[in-house]
Amino acid sequence: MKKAAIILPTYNEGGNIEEIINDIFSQQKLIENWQLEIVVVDSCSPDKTGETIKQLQKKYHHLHLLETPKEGLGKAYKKGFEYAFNKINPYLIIQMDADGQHDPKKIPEFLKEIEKGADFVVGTRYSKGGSIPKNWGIHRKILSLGANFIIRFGFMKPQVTEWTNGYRAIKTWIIKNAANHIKNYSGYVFQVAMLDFAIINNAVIKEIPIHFEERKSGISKINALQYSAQTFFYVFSHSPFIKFVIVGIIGFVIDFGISYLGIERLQKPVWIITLLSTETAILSNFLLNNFWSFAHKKIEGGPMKYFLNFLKFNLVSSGSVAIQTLGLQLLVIIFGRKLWYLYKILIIIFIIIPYSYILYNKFIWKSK
Ligand SMILES: Nc1nc2c(ncn2[C@@H]2O[C@H](COP(=O)(O)OP(=O)(O)OP(=O)(O)O)[C@@H](O)[C@H]2O)c(=O)[nH]1
Ligand SMILES: [Mg+2]
Repeated sequence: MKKAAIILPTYNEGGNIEEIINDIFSQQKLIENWQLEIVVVDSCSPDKTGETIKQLQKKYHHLHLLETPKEGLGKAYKKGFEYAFNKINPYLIIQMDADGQHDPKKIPEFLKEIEKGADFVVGTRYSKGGSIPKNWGIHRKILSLGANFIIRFGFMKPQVTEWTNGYRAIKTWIIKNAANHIKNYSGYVFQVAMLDFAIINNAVIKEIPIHFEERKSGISKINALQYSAQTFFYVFSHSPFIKFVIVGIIGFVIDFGISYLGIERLQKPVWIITLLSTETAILSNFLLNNFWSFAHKKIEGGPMKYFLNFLKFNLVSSGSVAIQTLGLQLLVIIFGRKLWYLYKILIIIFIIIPYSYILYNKFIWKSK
C-alpha cells in the first residue's frame, strides 16, 4: 500500500486541530490503496496545539508531531517534507491548512487524480465548481484574485487558475527536485515557487475545484503586505514572459542608440547604420533570451545548433518587421497619419509581442 503523507502546518490552531485530524482519518476507510499518515508541523503554538496532538497520538498511530521554531509557513512545510521523507517515505505529499478551510472529504478525489496520472493536483477556488467564502471583505478578494491574476498572466499560463491555495497533492519526486529552487522562500510565496517549478519541469498538473470555507476558529496568520510584495517579486524575477518583454525593450534601446549615433552624430549612410543597428539588436535579443528569459530551456548542441536557431530568430524578427510595416501602413490608409504612434504601440502590444513569444516558444526555445 502506498503512503500519502498529509502535512498540516499549525500555529495556534488549538480550536481546529482535533476536528480536522478526526475528519482526515475518517477518510481512510474510503481509500483502499493508500495509507494516510499525518505530520503536524507545529511552530511551538502558545495555545498548546502540540499538547492536543500528543493526546491524539494515543488514539492514532499514523499521527506524527514535528515541533519547529516559528519561521514562516514555507520553512514549516520544508521541515515537514524532510521529516516525511526520512520517517515515512511517502509516494506523495498532501498539503493542507489546519483551520478547516480545506475539506478533508476531498482527499479521495486528490488521490484519484494521482492514480489517473497527475503528478501535481491543485485544489482550485477559481474554476467552475470552486468558490471562496461569500463574506470575504473586498480587500481579501482583491488580494487573492489579484495575486492569482498577476501570476497566471505573468507566467502566461492562463489555464492554471489557482497558484496560491495550499490544498495540494504532490508526488515526492517533484518536492525532492525542487529543494534548491524553493530553499529561499520561507513564507507563503513558496506555494507559488513550488507550482512554478513543477510546471517548468513538465509535471502533469491537474486542478480540482474546491469550496474554500471560512476558517473555523482562531485568526489568520497571513501578512498581506509581505505576501503581496514577495509574490510580485517572485513573478517579476521568474517569468520568462516578463523577461522577454524587458529584453525587447533593451533591443529597442540598442537599435535606437546605434541609429542615433550613426545617423545623427557620425553622419553615416542611413541604410548601413540601420542594417547594423537592427542586426545588433537582434543578436542582443537572441543572446539575452537564450541565457536569461528562456534559460531553463536554452539551446544545447554546439555552435551549429546556435547558428541555425539564430537564423530562425532572424526569420521571426523579419516577420515582425513585415507585420509592423504592413499593419501600420494599413491603419494609416484607413484612419490617416495623425495617430501613427498610437497604432504602432497597439500593433506592438497586441500583435508583435504575442506573435514573437509564441513563435520563440514553438520553434526556438521549445520545452524539453
Ligand atoms: N507551523 C506553522 N504553521 C503556520 C505558520 N503560519 C501559518 N501557519 C499555518 O498555515 C495554515 C495557513 O495559514 P492561515 O493563517 O490559515 O492562512 P490563510 O488560510 O491564507 O488565511 P485565512 O483564510 O485567514 O485563514 C494554517 O494551518 C496556519 O496555522 C507558521 O509560521 N508555522
Ligand atoms: Mg487559513
